[in-house]
Amino acid sequence: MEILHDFSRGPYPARVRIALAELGLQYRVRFVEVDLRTGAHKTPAFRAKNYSGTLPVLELEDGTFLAECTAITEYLDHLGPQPRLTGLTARERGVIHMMNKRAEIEFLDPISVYFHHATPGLGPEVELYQNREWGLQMRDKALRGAAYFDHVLATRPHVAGEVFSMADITVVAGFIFARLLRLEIPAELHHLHAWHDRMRTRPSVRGWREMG
Ligand code: GTS
Repeated sequence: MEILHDFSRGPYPARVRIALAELGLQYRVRFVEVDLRTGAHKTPAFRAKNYSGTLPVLELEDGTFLAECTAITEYLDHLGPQPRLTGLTARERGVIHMMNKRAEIEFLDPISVYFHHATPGLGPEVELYQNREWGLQMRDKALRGAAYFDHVLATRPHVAGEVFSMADITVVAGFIFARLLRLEIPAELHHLHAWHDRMRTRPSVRGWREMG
């Protein structure tokens, strides 16, 4: 059985939880909670599993440690007969990866930087360096990213085109993080909110907290 080193409330771990549910692969994984609030992810023992000191990490049966949500999703998506989250054709794969990376760079990651730098974050024991101004800049970047995705979703049903993909999951994770921080995504971004309302009807998105 594979082990998911996980933080059950976390927006990034939610990406893998949603992917697992979409693919029906929860049964493969044992969830092991790592408490971010105590800095358990910054210890040498944990960094030996993931140099970056972040969650989630999937530990394979052969002892390989897979970090990075995108990499873990790729792995999971290729366990079955046909990928369902990362594209089939060369074009689909290219577009999905582009939009997924954009969702990270323009929306999810800046919300995370805002959390760590311009809010108490994980607390003084873990947040050894904070730069509030940088955090606020990143909050504004995330809101510009939200406006970009609103524009994208004005003309297509999903972030990377016609079909649901890991790029949708990454933007959903941005909403999860924003909600945790009470960071409001402007109501006038109608296309983005309509898309998010649709995403919330998916069992994988509704149920990610209950997994594990
Ligand atoms: N690029 C990484 C990925 O995609 O997996 C980022 C992972 C990440 O930032 N995970 C968060 C973390 O470990 C987990 S959570 O905030 O979503 O719960 N943060 C702790 C830290 O100290 O950065």
